[in-house]
Amino acid sequence: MKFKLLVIGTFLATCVPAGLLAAEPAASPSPELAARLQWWREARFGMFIHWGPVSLKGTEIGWSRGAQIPIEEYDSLYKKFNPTKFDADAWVSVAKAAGMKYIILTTKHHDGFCLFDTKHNDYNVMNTPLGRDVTGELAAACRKQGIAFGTYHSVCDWYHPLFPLGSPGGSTKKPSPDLEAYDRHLRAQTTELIRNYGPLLIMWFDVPQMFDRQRGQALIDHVRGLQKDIIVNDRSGAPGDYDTPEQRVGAYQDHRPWETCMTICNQWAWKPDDPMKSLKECLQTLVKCAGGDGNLLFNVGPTPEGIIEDRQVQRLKEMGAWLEKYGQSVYATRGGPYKPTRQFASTRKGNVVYLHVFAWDGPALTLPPLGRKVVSSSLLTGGSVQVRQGAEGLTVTVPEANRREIDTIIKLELDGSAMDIAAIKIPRSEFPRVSSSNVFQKDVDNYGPEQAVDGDEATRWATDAGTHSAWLELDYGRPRRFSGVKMAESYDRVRKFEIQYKAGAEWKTCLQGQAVGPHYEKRFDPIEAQVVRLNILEAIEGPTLFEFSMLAEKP
Ligand code: FHN
Repeated sequence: MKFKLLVIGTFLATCVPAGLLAAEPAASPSPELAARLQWWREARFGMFIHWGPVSLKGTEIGWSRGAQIPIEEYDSLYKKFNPTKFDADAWVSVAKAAGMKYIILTTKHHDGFCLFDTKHNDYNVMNTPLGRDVTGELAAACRKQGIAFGTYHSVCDWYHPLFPLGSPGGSTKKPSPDLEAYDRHLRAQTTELIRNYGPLLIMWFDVPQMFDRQRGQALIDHVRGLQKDIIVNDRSGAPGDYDTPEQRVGAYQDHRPWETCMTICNQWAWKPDDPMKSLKECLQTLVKCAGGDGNLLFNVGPTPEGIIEDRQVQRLKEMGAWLEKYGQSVYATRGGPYKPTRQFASTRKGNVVYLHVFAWDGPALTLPPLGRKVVSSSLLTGGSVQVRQGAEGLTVTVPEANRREIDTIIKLELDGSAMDIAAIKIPRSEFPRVSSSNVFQKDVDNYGPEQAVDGDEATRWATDAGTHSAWLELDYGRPRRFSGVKMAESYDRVRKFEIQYKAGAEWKTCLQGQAVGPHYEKRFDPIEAQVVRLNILEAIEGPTLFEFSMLAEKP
């Protein structure tokens, strides 16, 4: 990991191997902020909480105001908001049991409702039947239980009369806005959050409508003037301290921190019977984030009664149990040296590299040369492993019986530090060969069909504007048995599609569907074929996918 030398004073130089320092332009973090960033990056895993009176309706916070719910009705929900089962200690205990090290709470979302005792607007939790300072109680519980606390505070405010845009979604104009006055109001509230509930780990701004980079940077300067080690994300209008890929695993990036924010279900706020992610998807998401040198901020939406649903608590406890056993391969590691793919990720610490194998393409995992000698290897997840090292690289063999459904972790001890090995991209195997009916502006390198099968959820196959049907074809080189498909659509544009497979000269359909979305996964009756395709029959605009993969028949 050849980090450019970051001149941030002696602090980091004494705590982090030289290879990790990266040269950045003048805006280097202060030693206090660098220390906080270091702690936060080592923490790797946090809890995001989206909550408010909208939970009474089970619709999306902010966005359903003036959409599924008339504005007047939405804005009156607070009069009935009485989550008497709210217990901050219980929420924090759930986060700890999950192995989470920090909590970020929506103190104000785009709907303007404040979950804290603010003197700057009456539309807040103190004026609900609950009448308790939720933010104050949660901050205190975090301090008591040793969990770091931060606040999500929306920049846009579709309720506040001074903010120029209104619901639905910022698509309307307020009658007499005053952006300067609103900016002062926003700063006054961030002052309250830091002074009354701080010190905060993170100020998590969001949706900076009307805020350009200059205004966003001034807001960052304001909060950092109140707390010099507060971490600020990239959603004030200015870049801040780190990037925030959303609902997808960020691409490998080690020169600047990043944190994927993702929902454990589909909606940010609570929704009845909202499909919840499997333990496999939850844990592989966390490991892939760590493998990419990023954090995971995993979201729960408490119920109108004030509790986190039991099924979500159980899922989080399952994650915590896994981290109890294998957390050494996630916490306080850095990503790499091998960049993640769909089947694999790696993390590193000192002279140790952890290989995380999610799926095996054959009898062994072959990897490019490390540039260091492997002096010993073991299977963290139990059993035996054989690692052969030659000029061509590593060959890692784990018996079927020792391969784990979620993550098989191989621990390699090297003959020197793993931290200064330059990041290594694993060449994609030759198959499947992919082709498509259309590529955005014929830009194959950036938007070609390869981008949909490279395991990198930051790249995507894209088609030209005005494309309303398209296909993506995969040739696996030999007949394979499949019983499912997984897709991550970049923008919600597909309205009708088929999954087809070549049988002789004709195409046969094994699955039909309508919308795709960011987390599509469906099983179908097993098929055997060498060539398959996604046949998009109807799209409202040029279809584009981050990832497409066929799922092997379940053993
Ligand atoms: O509109 C919000 C959304 O409701 C949610 O809060 C996410 C969390 O990152 N941020 C915005 C969408 O990008």
